[in-house]
Amino acid sequence: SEKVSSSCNDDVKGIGKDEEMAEGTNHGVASLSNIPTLAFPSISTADFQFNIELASDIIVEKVEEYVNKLGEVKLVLVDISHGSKILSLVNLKAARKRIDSSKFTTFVGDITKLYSEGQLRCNVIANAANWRLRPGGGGVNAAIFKAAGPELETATKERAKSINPGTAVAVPLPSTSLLFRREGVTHVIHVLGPNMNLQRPNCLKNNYHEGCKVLQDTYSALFEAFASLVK
Ligand code: AR6
Repeated sequence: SEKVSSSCNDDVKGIGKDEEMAEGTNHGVASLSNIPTLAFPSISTADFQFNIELASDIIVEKVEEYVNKLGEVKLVLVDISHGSKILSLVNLKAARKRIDSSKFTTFVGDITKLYSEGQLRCNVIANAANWRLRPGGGGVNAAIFKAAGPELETATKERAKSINPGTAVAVPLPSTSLLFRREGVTHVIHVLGPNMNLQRPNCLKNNYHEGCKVLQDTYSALFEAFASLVK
């Protein structure tokens, strides 16, 4: 299986410093953002039907584990759905654990339009991929491949042909990709989470003992991959 760490030496620090993007109306979070920032969706909790209560525990636990280890970076959990249950749960649990809100936040919006619509600059975004690392299939995977254009498909194929549950594959985006040009995204980290949906491959059939382990591994792999990009 491909561990991402070795697959990408590109340095994301400093990327996104192009002032043309920094100017304009944005304030607050956005204007602080030469800090490497990873935006990630809640893995497995929609199409893969993973329990939201359990997933929120794992997200908060993993963010807590990595947020200081990662150094000067920001992590943003993103969900497109308004009134997102997962975001509410994570916010509540992160506050209880007093996780530093200058390093970890949640955001409602489209992960492919964080800068253009949300004034939020994220140089790296995570994708809840399918095992073949192919476009389509709905959800955040379809949205990211569509927004990035054919460049992402080609660049992904150069890195890996498939992905195992609980692992990550980091892909540098060519600067010709719309996601790079419009949103300032330099890398997409594909991850494959545990699947609880009988209609999808490798269903864990409600085995949450295994499922939780795989989801924990997935977030570890994601944050490790991000760490190796910002190093
Ligand atoms: N921006 C931000 N968040 C989004 C977006 C978006 N554009 N679209 C969806 N979400 P899902 P999974 C949120 O189903 O459960 C795919 O078909 C969504 O509300 O994308 O890991 C793949 O090909 C939810 O909170 O991923 C796989 O086969 C989160 O993203 C399978 O689904 C994840 O939802 C993976 O299923």
